[in-house]
Amino acid sequence: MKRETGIAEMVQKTVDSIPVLDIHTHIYDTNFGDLLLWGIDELLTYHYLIAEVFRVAPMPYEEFWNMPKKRQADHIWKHLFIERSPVSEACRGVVTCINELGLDPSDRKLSNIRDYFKDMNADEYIDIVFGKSNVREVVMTNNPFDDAERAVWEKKMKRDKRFRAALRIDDLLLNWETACGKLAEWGYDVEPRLGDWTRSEIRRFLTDWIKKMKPVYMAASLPPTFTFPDDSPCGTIIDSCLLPVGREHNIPFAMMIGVKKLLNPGLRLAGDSVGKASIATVERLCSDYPGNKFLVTMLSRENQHELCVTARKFPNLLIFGCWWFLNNPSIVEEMTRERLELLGLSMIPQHSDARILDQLIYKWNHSRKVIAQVLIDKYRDLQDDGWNVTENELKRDAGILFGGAFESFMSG
Ligand code: HDL
Ligand code: ZN
Repeated sequence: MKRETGIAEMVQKTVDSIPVLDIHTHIYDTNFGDLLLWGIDELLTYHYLIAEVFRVAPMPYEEFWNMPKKRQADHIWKHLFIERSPVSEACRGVVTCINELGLDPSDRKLSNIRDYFKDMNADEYIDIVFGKSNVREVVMTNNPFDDAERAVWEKKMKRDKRFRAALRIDDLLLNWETACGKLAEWGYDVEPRLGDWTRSEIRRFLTDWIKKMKPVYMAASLPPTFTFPDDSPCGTIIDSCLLPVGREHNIPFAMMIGVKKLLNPGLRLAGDSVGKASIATVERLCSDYPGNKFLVTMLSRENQHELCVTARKFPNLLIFGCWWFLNNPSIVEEMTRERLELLGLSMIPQHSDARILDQLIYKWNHSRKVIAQVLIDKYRDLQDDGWNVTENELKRDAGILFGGAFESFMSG
């Protein structure tokens, strides 16, 4: 069959043109003040780069943590960008941002890059970054157990419609002892023993925050050992509080499974690692709670294929993103291929997990390149059998992948 020429160009152009709904980030609108991180010094001290700089320039951990942010950034710039080429994905991302902002990476001068931000303000920079990364909306990570963040929610605020909320409840599920004390402090009549009344009060707590935040989902990051059913506080709260409230409000439970917290505590946020989890837990939840919707991403590469197959079995399961240690071109390509081959367009290929606003630029630039390449191959396969995808069909497909599948899942 004669292949339609120019499919590659048409796909890349279309994928680049679709504004994306980024379903998991750690960025905030300007109501949240300093919780929103942005600019070159934040970009350089992203915890991924901190883990990498300790490999080439070991020092006592506290000596690094006691350095001012700018000094930390200088240290990382020197060791990972000047004394070595920035070939890691996290380093490459910084170079992509510099370039996409119209700055000149070739002069290697951090001072010139800092000059760009000298008179910048957060509101203006949000518009710049959303424009350059072609992001239409992001979902934040909103934790009512974080004192600084809770204080913001307790004020009246005019929300920025581009920033949707997600109710993050790791503390409730994984640290019930402490969470119980906090809920009691906030006026919920709870006790450590999870009796019926305490469970109803936890449901009231969740409902209050759903009313306040209007979250698109409730989320938790869970260890590789996470199992369900389980008579731990985690399993009990999921079964008798989280899922009933999720059904009542048609709000999915987003499970992010496979994090080994603080494998190296000296690295703080950079110290978390990965472990293969049990897919049986995901199977059980999707099977036992057909009235609930589950968004799932798993951190171990070894869980990916079985997660795809599980998604084929349960329409109430939508898998998403190449999370954290998987967000590298080589693995994003592998995961996107197997997801398209097993699930077609009924999945969410990527989220940015951006912690620093600027990262939207590189995380989406890099991901769009890989996802486009995989789509080109798939459309070429179809072409070989006489199925020439039209530009409108391409736009429709890319729209599904970059937000549509999520929005249909939410509204269903
Ligand atoms: O728990 C999470 O949401 C993870 O994404 C962590 O925030 C992690 O530290 C991270 O930033 N990954 O990219
Ligand atoms: Zn995250």
